[in-house]
Amino acid sequence: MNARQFPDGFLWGAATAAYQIEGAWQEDGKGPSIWDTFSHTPGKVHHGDTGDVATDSYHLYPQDIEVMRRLGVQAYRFSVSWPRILPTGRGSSASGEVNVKGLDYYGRLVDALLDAGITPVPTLYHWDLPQALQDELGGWAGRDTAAAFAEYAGIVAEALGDRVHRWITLNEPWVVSNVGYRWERHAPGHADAAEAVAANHHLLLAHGLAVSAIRAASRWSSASSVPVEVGITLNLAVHRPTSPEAADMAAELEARHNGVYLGPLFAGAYPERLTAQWSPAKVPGLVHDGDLEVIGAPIDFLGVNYYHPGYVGVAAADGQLRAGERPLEAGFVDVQPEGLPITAMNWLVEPTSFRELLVRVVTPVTGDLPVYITENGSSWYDYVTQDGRVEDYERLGYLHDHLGAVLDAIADGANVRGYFAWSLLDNFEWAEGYAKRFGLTFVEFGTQQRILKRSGEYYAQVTAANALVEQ
Ligand code: GBH
Repeated sequence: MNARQFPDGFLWGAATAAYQIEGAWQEDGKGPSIWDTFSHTPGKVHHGDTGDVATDSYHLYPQDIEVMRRLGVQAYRFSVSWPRILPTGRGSSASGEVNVKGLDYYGRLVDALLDAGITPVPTLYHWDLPQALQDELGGWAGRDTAAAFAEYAGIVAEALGDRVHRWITLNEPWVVSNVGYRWERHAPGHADAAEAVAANHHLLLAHGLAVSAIRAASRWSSASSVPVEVGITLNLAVHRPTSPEAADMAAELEARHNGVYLGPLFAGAYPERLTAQWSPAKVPGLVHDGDLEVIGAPIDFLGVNYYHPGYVGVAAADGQLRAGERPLEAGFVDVQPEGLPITAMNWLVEPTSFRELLVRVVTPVTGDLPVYITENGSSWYDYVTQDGRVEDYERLGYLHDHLGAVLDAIADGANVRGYFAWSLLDNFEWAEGYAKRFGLTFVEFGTQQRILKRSGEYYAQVTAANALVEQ
C-alpha cells in the first residue's frame, strides 16, 4: 500500500510540560507554584500523586533527548516553569529576583537539544503559576498578573533568544480559566464564574503583552538572522449536535470554547452571543480601552491541541439520563454516542472531528497563517509484557487515524505545518496523577526506566518517511 506523504518540511515533534515531567520541585531555588500547592492538598489529585519527582526530567533530560532521537523528531515542545525563573513571580521591577540556576537549567536543556539537532519550542506558561502571584494578585483573576507574565517572558527570551527562535506564550487558556477557576478540578481549585471570565481576559492580555516583550528581547539577544516566531496554543473544540434542537447549544459551547479566544486574537472582539458568565466584554470594567489591540497583535503561527469531539443532545422530557448521557445545563446533555471507542480518559475517539476542526473552525480564521498541532494523543491502560514490551495498538491506531485526519485537512486547504505528539513520555496527568498514561514512551515510575512503546516505534517510521506509514 502506498503511504500518503506529508508536505515537504513538515515538522515532526513531541511535547511535554514542566510540572508534568521535571520534578525537582524545591531544587536550585525554585519557588512554589499553584500546582505544588494543589497537589499537596489532600483530595485534589487522584491517589494523592504530586509532581514532586514526576519523570525527574530536571535531572534525566539527557535520557529524554535519547528517546527523541529514537522517535526521529525534529522539534521538542517543552514548557518553562515560571517559578523556577522567578520564585516570587516577579522580576526586578517589583523587587523580585531572577533565579539564575533556573535559567541555567533551560540553557542546558536547549544546548543539549541543539547538539542533538532538535529544535527547542518552549511554552512559557503551562499552568504552573507562581504561588506568590495567586496569593498577592489573585492569580489570573487579577489584571497585574498579565504584566508580570510579560516581564517574565522578556527575561526568558533575553536569556535564551540567541538559541530559541520559536515561542509559545500560553497553553490552553480555556483550561486555565475554566478547569482552574470555574470548575475547581485544576489549581488553584476555585469555583467562581466571575474569576473564570476575568482569567480568560487577563490570560489573553498576558499573551498580547508577551508577544511584544518576546520580540523586543529577541532583537536584543539574537545575533543570528533567524527571525523570531511567536504563537499561542489553544485547545479548540468541535461540538456536534445529536439533533437539530441541540444545534444552538452546540454553537454556544463552541463560542465559549473557541470564539472567546479566536475572536479577540483574530477578529478584534469577543463573541456577541455570550453572556457575562462567559464573555469578558459583558463584564463592566474588565476590558480596558486598548486591550483588544494588544491581544490582537499579529502572531506567527497558531498552536492547536486536540483530543476528542463533544456531542450535545436535548435531555429527556422527564429529566432522566439515558445511556451514554451526562448532565450539561438547561435541558441539554453531553452524549457519548454508541459505537465510538473511548480512551482511558473516557474521551471519544473520532478522527473525522479533527479534520472538521481544522477545516471548519481553524482555517476560516487563520487563513494562510501556519498552524501547528502542538498536542494530540491518547491514554490507554498500558502495561509491560514479560519480554519487556508495551504493545499499545490502541494508541498506534489513534495516532495513525489522527495523522490521516491532518492529511485530509491539508488536502482541504488547512495550512498545517507540523505535529507534536502528546506526549514524549508518560507523565503527571494533572488531576489524574500517574494513573493515566499518554506517552509514546512508557515510564516505570519506580526506577524512571524509559521504554519505547509500540506506538513510539510506529511514530519513528512516520517521522523517517514523512508519510502516513501503514502497518
Ligand atoms: C492537554 O489538555 C494538556 O495541555 C496536557 O498538559 C495534558 O496532559 C493533555 O491535554 C492530556 O490531558 O469538558 O471536562 O469533558 C487537555 C485538554 C480540554 C481535554 C478539555 C479535555 C474536555 C474536558 N482538555 N477536554 S471536559
